Amino acid sequence: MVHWTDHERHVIADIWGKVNPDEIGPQALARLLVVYPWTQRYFASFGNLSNAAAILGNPKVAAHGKVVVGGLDKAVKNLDNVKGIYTKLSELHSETLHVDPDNFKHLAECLTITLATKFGPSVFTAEVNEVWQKFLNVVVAALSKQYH
Ligand code: HNI
Repeated sequence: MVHWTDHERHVIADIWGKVNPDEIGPQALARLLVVYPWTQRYFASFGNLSNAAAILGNPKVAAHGKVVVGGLDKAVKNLDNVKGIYTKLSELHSETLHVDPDNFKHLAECLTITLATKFGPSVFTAEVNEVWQKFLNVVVAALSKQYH
């Protein structure tokens, strides 16, 4: 089981308290779809994803970005049981959506870049980055857990 120090818990709660998923989510998901274009195949029903401007202006991408990043709130609030709270979500991505789990890492990276861009080096310091990376690694592992 992952061990969290009080300091790590504090850093995660603090940075998450500054995140507005409705703002960060659309940007992070749009970045994923631009930087890793093969991820577009999972969103065939979302309409025009033909270039970066179309992706950034696509309301379905924005709406889904809010859902995905909003979904991280559960993990932040249940740091000691991330695998447990994501069991069903992992099953959904594996068995129903057939999302290649490598893409979870790509989304985690896009989310980190979005946060670093938004907050800058005075807030999103290397130390915050380190703890945030640990958090995302735990999320990615939990979402990948039900794949076999
Ligand atoms: Ni993901 C649906 C959370 C990564 C493709 N996804 C969801 C839902 C949540 C969610 C919450 C809504 C579930 C429901 O309706 O019950 N997704 C997350 C999280 C991550 C993630 C927390 C990683 C941090 N999802 C990804 C990735 C892809 C992805 C990397 C594809 C590249 N997700 C989907 C698709 C759906 C989805 C596709 C269904 C969309 C729809 O509405 O049809």
